[in-house]
Amino acid sequence: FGSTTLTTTDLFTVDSPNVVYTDNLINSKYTYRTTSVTQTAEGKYVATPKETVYDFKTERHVPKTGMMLVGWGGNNGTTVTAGIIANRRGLVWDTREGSRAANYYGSVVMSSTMKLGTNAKTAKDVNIPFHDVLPMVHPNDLVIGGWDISKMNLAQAMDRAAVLEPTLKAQVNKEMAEMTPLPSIYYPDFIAANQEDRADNLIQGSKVCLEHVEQIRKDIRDFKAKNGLEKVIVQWTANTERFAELIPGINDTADNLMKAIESGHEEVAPSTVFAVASILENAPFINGSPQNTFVPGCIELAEKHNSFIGGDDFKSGQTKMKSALVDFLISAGIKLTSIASYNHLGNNDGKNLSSQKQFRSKEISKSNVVDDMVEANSVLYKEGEHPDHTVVIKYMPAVGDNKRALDEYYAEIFMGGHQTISLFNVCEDSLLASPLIIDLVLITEMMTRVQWKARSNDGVATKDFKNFHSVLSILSYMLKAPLTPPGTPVINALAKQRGALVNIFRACIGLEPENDMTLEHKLF
Ligand code: NAI
Ligand code: DG6
Repeated sequence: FGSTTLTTTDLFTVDSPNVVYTDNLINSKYTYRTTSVTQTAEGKYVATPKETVYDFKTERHVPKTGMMLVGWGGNNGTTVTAGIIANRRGLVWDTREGSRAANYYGSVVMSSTMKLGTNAKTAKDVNIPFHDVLPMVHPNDLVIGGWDISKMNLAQAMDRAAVLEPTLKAQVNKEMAEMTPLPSIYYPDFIAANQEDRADNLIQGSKVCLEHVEQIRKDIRDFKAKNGLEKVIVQWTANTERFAELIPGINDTADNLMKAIESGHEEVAPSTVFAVASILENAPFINGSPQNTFVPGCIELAEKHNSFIGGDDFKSGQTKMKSALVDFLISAGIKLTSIASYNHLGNNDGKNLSSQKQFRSKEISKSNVVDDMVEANSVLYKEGEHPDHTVVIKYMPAVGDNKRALDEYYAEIFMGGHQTISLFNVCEDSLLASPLIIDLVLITEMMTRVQWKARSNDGVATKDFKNFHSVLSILSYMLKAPLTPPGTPVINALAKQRGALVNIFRACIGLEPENDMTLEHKLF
């Protein structure tokens, strides 16, 4: 590259021969440094530094983007919609603790910062909002729509959710009342029987069929056309479904899955139908619930169509703490021996999860979240050894959306001693989940505009620019059971997940990964 330097955002410019801005693109040449390890016949390791040179190309045009939520009339759907409207209009409302103003707290993109570098004069860190690192969509500009099996308009559904203050609801009521979810597909066997009385807004037919896929595809196209959108991101924030059985010949390949849809096979879940329709429309699809929407055939379909998918299950409270705390304990050399996680909640999610099969989906996604951290420490854990880990969820209508999560972490410390940490986390579940819904949309949209090409000296050079893999594991920070490209490792440790997100964004603007060596303050 030459050394032309233009501004990316108003906030900062990267001044480097490896970064070139054009009107449409940010081009960066980036050297990815890793360490390759081999083992000798004697069992000793040999670590060899390795470099791969990549070109990254990022489109600067921020597209007009739509967010379509499946389960729009639920607690998350209504809360995130009201929250965006409140932010867009800069609303302020009274509460018994004084006035409150709209914000995006809890969103990594909107409310966290990233260290850009060190001030040349003062040597202090310069931090910038995450949202300003690359040219990202602003949530206030999202056009929102979606589907629900319940026909309540969003104002009524927001009341049913009982999450937001009446003084805030009164201000968004009119706008919300004009929003009504599109009819959806309902295959009763997939969600709890106790949800049946909600199902009054249905596309005809209670069994999977190609017509259902086609109707959803049409809904996406119509929404895009009606609102003059350049992109649409679809997100499942509907009820947790039971797991679908994995059956060879039915959902193992893309072709078999399409045939299973045509023949009306009972193991195709509504969430998979939405995923398939989105993939075929090239609209990225994110699964915010724990079920195995992305059966192997669905992942293959996304790969075939170069479409983006991400999942599974929003990581909002208990699990987010767990993926930070367990990382801390094990990295500190403390041997965690058991985790007892108990929850009770009284919202409709809790009601649905009071049914065994749906609870089982959640139990699986909440339980596999420490495996990578345990496996990484062979000093503390022998091969195959694991801390005990139990997850309990109970439905207690009285507490509504104010979920209680109690955790006990029990660990072995120096010389046979013990450490017990008890956590009691109380907060409105949907107010934690809503900012994640926004982050997932904004980051996913951003990733549709980044391409790469290897120009390596290590023999893996590629000819053309390509997208990232269809499975967006970069979204892992927001998700309990991160979906990764087939055959690649799952990272649950929260700090590593954030590191991947931040450093991939930095690579797109030709900056080195964030490191905390601060040699400038140590070597003088
Ligand atoms: P909710 O029960 O209030 O909302 C779900 C909505 O989905 C309901 O309005 C329901 O009518 C609708 N629905 C069910 N099946 C549908 C279908 N086939 N098509 C369209 N709509 C359908 O639940 P909430 O609290 O909004 O949570 C949504 C999902 O997100 C749940 O699966 C939950 O487990 C998951 N989740 C929630 C978190 C949170 O902190 N709130 C965190 C992690 C995951
Ligand atoms: C009970 O745990 C209900 C669930 O839907 C959770 O509230 C949700 O999955 C969030 O879980 P976590 O572990 O991220 O707080």
